Amino acid sequence: MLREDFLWGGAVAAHQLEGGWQEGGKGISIADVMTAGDYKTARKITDGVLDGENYPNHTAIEFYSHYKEDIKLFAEMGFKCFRTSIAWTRIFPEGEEEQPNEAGLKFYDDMFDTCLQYGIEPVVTLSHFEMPFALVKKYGGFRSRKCIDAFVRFSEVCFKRYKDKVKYWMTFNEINNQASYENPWAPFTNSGIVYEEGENKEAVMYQAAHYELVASAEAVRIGKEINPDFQIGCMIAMTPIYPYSCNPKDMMMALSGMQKRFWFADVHVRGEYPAYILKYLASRHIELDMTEEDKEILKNGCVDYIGFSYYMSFVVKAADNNPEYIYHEEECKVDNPYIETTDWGWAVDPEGLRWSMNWLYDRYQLPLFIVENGMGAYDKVEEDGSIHDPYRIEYLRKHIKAMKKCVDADGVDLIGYTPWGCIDLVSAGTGEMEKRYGFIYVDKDNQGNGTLKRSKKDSFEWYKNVIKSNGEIL
Ligand code: BGP
Repeated sequence: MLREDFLWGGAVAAHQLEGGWQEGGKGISIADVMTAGDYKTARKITDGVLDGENYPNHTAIEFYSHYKEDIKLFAEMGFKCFRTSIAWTRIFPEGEEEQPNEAGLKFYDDMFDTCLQYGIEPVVTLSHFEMPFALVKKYGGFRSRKCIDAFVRFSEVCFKRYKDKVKYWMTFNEINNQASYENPWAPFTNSGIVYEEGENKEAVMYQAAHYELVASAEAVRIGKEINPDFQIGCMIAMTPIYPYSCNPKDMMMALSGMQKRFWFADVHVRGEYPAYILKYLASRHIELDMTEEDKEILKNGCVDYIGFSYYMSFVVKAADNNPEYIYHEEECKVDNPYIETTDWGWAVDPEGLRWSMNWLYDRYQLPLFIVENGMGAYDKVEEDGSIHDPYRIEYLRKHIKAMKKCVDADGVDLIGYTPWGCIDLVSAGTGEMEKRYGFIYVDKDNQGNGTLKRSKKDSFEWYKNVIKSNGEIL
């Protein structure tokens, strides 16, 4: 049985739904300068000026002006919590001004108050791929130590302002996703970096991640001072890595992959780098700018819980020309012959969720919070306006079953479950609107046309009953 106070809800990120990209004095974030892409074309970075290009995040689904209506619908589904992020550029338009922007702070006050009126607890990510573009232009994002102070200051302002409204926080969304530093699909890494031709990307990635981890730890320390009741977590993109076969070489490759993708969580939880990463960096001749003070900060800012997203699992195969098992995601990943994929090629693997929860809990013995899970799909609106999405229900049902099994049979401590994109929004990966996750349909297409009208899909009623029965009726 799930706990009585289990936090059922839904998850989104500011830049993927708010729109209002210049309302209330908001500055420009990295999301605002990315054009739309699709499954075949990566998103491009331009200066964000409207020159006939489609910038889907500029308007997104206009949650900025529709939040009351949307939160009312979440309340109708019985949400106990709502996970969103605070757009850094609403609070500090250029990332690091002397004074925060009052209009931005006020927006989140009103939005959180609306949630609280319905008994919905806000769960807040401080940085969800929303770095101020000004900091990218000035410092190259988290290439620079300067961004540590900027992030810590932003966090402190948010903690102080919302200390009586928000209890659950997360610092950086999917901090470990930058481990796929050779991913040509991500124009910016989530630390706001655009790689330059010919540079040692791996070294750049580790350095930026280090600065982010220091920034996160310092924010955790300050947050707990502001309100000792805060629960501040990390946020990890959980993708279990299976060996292709029982060949010990495949096993070693999978182990190497797990280490390269999940060492970030070791630092967040234990406050220090694991030996395997320090040795690996030395073997690659990567010397990090890591001061004694940084090490102290890391020790004093360990997280309270592990937030994680779960969409899919990976499979890797060893190669003869890679005897040291150096993990290059693009090279060693292979398809899993036992598993079906979504229309976007993501492996659907509910057992992998149970596997992941066990792995995380065994390793860290901290409460877990599933803060993203779901399947992007095309939806069709019928003539009568109804939207039948049995595939979404099926996906979520199987994952919730696996999650419950893990709590009941394996004893994992789980705080809550917030499926991704509870209302349709802009895809982070591709910029599409038509890669939909929601229980609530939003009338808008990939070209940006549509009335923005909200409609309930079949999954809306289904999820409502899931919540009402605390996961017993699936
Ligand atoms: C995660 C991100 C989310 C979200 C989700 C789905 O990686 O934290 O922001 O977008 O993936 O991905 P996509 O939007 O590319 O379908």
